[in-house]
Amino acid sequence: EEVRDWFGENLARQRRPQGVFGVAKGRNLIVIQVESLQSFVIGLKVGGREVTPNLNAFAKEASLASNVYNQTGSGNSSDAEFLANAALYPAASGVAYTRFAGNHYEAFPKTLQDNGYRVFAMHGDRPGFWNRGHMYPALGFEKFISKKDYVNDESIGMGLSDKSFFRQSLEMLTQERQPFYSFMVTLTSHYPYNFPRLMEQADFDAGEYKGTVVGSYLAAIHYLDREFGVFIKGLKSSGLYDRSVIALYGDHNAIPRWDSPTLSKLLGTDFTKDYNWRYVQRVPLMINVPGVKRLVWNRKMALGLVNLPRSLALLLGIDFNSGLGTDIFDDSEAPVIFRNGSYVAGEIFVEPAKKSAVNVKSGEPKDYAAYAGMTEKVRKILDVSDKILEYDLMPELYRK
Ligand code: GP9
Repeated sequence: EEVRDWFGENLARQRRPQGVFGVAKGRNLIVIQVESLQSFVIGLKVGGREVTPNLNAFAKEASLASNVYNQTGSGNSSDAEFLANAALYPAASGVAYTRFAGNHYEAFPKTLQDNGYRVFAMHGDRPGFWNRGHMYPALGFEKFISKKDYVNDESIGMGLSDKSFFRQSLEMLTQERQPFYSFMVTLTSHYPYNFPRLMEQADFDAGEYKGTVVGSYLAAIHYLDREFGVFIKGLKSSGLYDRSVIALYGDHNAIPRWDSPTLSKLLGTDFTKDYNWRYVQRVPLMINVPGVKRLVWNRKMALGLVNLPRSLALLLGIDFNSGLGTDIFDDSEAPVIFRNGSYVAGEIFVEPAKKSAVNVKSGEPKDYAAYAGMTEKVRKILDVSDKILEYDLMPELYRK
């Protein structure tokens, strides 16, 4: 009853923002989750060379949100997928993809399928990793094109190289019935980033950072960027680009804190300060609706991947009322919530466990007591998410 009440109130608040709803009606949706992509590489130059020239160019055509925070828990990449497809939070303990694969979901892929879309996930790792082989059908994906379905003509690190992944995936997309939702998860830019074949192919001189985790990361992201660029070119020449919405985001952080001195040197930021470290954990989110002028969304609100399904659905002219995310066009002050109960509201990072509130950009301390109401709302949202998972409540909430 408690969860049903919360959902009822939440539903009553949802709207269809003008100038957004249905601007991409009937288009395909291509969502690319990029392994370990963090915001700080976008626009960054090292030794006078852009690390991500293709992502930078894509960001100019797309709308780029730079205030998106990594919300993952112990499920890393799988948590990012869960947030972006089910709009639910990572599990309170353990990993949602393994603990709750037997649940019933009203997730975004299922909504799109109900609206006539072909929905499939593509990823160059084995289906058992993160239990995707069981979780994807539970989320409503009709098909999981995994390592065993691609021709394994080039392997790097954990599976198929991004180069081969993008090339073969493009061929498959051009054969698909439209409209489709293709959820693509890249793999090569995975920690520790220094796979020998990747380093050979990356063609990026990290200069004084060469040999460090940060240096290998820059090279790995440069490689990802190049292959992404080839993919976008292919989408354009096949005609799919103009008939699609293309969204891309980074799944989680990339650099362990023990290597933060190298990152401090690169970015000129003092990462011994916690607020700076928190702020640099942002991941980029880009949404491109080719031919439609750049989207205007709430720049003041801190965002998370939990907001993605509802936002993308609005563009396609579809209501996605499940899950716990607001949309990015919302004019509210909704905070971005982390698994441990801390959150960012606008620019203020609030940590209930430490009873602290601080401006995440400037480090200026704030009055923690002023956030008591919001802290309680955050606690409630995580509690609702946990109850949905623990008691498999979606069928109860959405029984027709
Ligand atoms: C594994 C890949 C990486 O298939 O998605 O997962 P991660 O280790 O980053 O959670």
